[in-house]
Amino acid sequence: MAGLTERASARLAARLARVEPLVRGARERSEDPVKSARTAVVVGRLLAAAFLVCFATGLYSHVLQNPLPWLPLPTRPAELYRYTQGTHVVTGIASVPLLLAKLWTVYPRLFRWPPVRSPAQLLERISIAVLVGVSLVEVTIGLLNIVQWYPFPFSFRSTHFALAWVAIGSLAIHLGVKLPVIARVWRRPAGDEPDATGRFISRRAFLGGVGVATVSAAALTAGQSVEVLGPLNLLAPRRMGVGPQGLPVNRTAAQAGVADDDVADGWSLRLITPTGVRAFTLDELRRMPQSDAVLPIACVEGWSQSASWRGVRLVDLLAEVDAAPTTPLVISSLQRRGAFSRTEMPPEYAADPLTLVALELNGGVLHLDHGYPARIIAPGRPGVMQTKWLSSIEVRS
Ligand SMILES: Nc1nc2c(c(=O)[nH]1)N[C@H]1C(S)=C(S)[C@@H](COP(=O)(O)O)O[C@H]1N2
Ligand SMILES: [Mo]
Repeated sequence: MAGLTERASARLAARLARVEPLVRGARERSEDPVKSARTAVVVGRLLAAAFLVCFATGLYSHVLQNPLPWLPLPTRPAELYRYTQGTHVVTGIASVPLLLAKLWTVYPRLFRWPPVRSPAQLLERISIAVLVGVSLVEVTIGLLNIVQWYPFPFSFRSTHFALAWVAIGSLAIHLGVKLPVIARVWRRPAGDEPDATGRFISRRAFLGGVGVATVSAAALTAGQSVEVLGPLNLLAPRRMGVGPQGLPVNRTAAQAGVADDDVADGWSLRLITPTGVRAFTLDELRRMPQSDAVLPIACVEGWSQSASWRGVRLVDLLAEVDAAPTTPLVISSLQRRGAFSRTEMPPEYAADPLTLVALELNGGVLHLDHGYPARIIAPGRPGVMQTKWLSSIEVRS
């Protein structure tokens, strides 16, 4: 019996001896200045800034898509959403290298022994685990969305929205807990430390590398909405100026299940009001006064491009059926299935004279993939709400 325990403990000791160098190595690396509190704070500031901007622009995109009845939405500047959503995607992408760098600077602390010293520290470690886990999932599903790959079985938008709150909540806890460390680092100037050279590279080289990685990741995707960066666009799937009539297409008519028959000569746009239904044929729409508007398609997935649209002002069309833009409109597409087949339009968009039932794009008849015979184009709205292949517009009482 005694021999058995002895043998077992000898085996355990041999195992531990093998693990020990790893733990010691990790502990030594925590003395590496690249893994110091200062580096963690410097990278952390940039990461927190990216997260906060990403969160704010994400919230804005969310309210545009789920309007609150008491909150008026801005229709001008017409390009506003282009910039907020472009910023959302760029800050989200920039946070990937920052997040990895931040993990690199702090991971030796995972091996600290004992792992938990107090209940407060247990809570802190749980909040960090949640922050790290949720942030990684959040940026990953965001990236998959940008490259138009939807392998997950859950709704992207509601999951992305819910996780954003969890991430920001655990970030607030983390910042609160770390405030003393952050304050200490901020008060002491950077040069005030004995050795700024790490085991492998200096802190300056590390931060420089993180900076280059972050700026490159952002620059390599921003080209999907910023013209001068267009040639650098390697990561994002849509190319500026590439597509029918010089504009990218998010979902083609074939993908949306809109057939040629649906848009043949018999097509008409039905205006449904509490007092009746009036159908406008394409010829009738073309005979009405036409207006021009230069407005962007600004996709929630980050790509955007301005284009020249021509068609009937929505306010003029509503006036034809004696309706005023005072209540939300329900806009339906010929597309039968899917979340995009029907959208609601708050009155502020319907009232804006730039909002068109567009019949033409960049000087030609609307291409089928851009929504022929007619589509909605409104200022300041997410692309997903710019309904293509119109079938009816309903005015609710
Ligand atoms: N009916 C319908 N309208 C739609 C869509 C759709 O799938 N179905 N996609 C939307 C999305 S996500 C965007 S970004 C714009 C893209 O417009 P475009 O293809 O003309 O560039 O159309 C919007 N309108
Ligand atoms: Mo979109």
